[in-house]
Amino acid sequence: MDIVLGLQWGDEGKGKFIDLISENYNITARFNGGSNAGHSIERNGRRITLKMIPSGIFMKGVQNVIGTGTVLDPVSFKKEITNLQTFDNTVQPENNVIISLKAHFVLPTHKLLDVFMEESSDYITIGTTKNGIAQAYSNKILRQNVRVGDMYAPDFRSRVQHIVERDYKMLTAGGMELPSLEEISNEFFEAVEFLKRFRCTETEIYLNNALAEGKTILAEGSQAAMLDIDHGTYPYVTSSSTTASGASSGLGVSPKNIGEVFGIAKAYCTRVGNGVFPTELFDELGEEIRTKGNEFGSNTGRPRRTGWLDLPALKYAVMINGVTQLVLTKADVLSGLKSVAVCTHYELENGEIVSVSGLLPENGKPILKWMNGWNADFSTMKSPSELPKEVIEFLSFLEAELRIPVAYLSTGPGRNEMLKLT
Ligand code: 2SA
Ligand code: MG
Repeated sequence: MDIVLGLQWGDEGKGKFIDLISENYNITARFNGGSNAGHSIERNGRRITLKMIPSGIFMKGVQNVIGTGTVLDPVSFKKEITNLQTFDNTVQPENNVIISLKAHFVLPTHKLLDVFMEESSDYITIGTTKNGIAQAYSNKILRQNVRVGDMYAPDFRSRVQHIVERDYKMLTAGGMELPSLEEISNEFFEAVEFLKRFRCTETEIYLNNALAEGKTILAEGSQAAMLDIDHGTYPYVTSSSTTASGASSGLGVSPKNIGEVFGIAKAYCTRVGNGVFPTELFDELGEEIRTKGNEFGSNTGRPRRTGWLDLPALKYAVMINGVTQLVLTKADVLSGLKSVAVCTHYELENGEIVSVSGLLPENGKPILKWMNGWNADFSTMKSPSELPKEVIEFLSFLEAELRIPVAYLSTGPGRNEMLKLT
């Protein structure tokens, strides 16, 4: 099993890379997160953003697994399937999407609670996507939630109703204006009926049997290393395990079976939501990168914060994930700049130098290394030999620092705009 992961704060271009390589695999599998993901894929010059559906959906013969470590919002999933079929009427998701019986449901009140907590001064505002992700995962950990497999149980309706009514009481007491309980419940149960058209099974067994038969799996990470619940910049993180070990536990596939770990990083950094971002650019250049790089949330449309590449954070992400190959994206966006910077380390107030970090100390001063910029038309590039020498220098610097090869370089947003370097 190979894994694709984001190494920064998301939106590194995972969807595009997975789309490119998924034809080499028999199965693509999502192991974490839910409708908070936004994996953009291009098809015939048009773009679709997938949330819950694995990115191998357009590949004929590829099975797409929604694994146990994910949280599934049936209402959002139903909309996503409808949207997918409008986008491309040749896909047959009912035949090639397989869902874990053990994946947890995102309930309608989880989304309302997410909005409530984000807006209430009693809680830290994270800057979530308001998809109820943390609420579904926390109820899972509390052992109070319902799972996909529960939808076949005779008392499923009453169990959900009980949770939803209980949450309503709390939200009403909190002063939140709420949609009608009947309306959101009906919408939820209709979507659950729709979900029953799909094959729901013990995906751990399905995946391990597939491996035993010699089939290949690509695990598709959502969000990114620095948003991991344990290893990311807590509390400004998502609520799932976004790293390589999360792929193993989220799919029920032993770490022994992990092969390549593709880590995706941008040539600069972006972040949506709150939280530490030491290399953030607040000036016109930050704005220019945002505009040129189209740095807006693919589902929520939120403007992304932009800044220089953060090497201490990237080294940390490469380390905890055991990344074997780096995929660098968006170097083309920096084209035209006279010089580009990379943060190589932090200097703390006590003089300590930090060169690998997952904490990114707020009081640490990022030390920047300036390198020659590049100016080239990436969109026409067909071979690595066409890369300007400044880009080669930049890539060589990263390889030496990270001690892994830069195996792919994206040259633009388009599906085929990718150079294989190794
Ligand atoms: P949540 O909704 O509870 O997971 O939010 C918690 C933090 O995780 C961040 N987060 C993301 N950051 C970047 N991209 C994400 N997915 C979409 C995309 C987001 C969008 O690919 O564009 O459409 O805006 C994503 N999902 C979660 C979030 O910003 C919080 O900091
Ligand atoms: Mg995204």
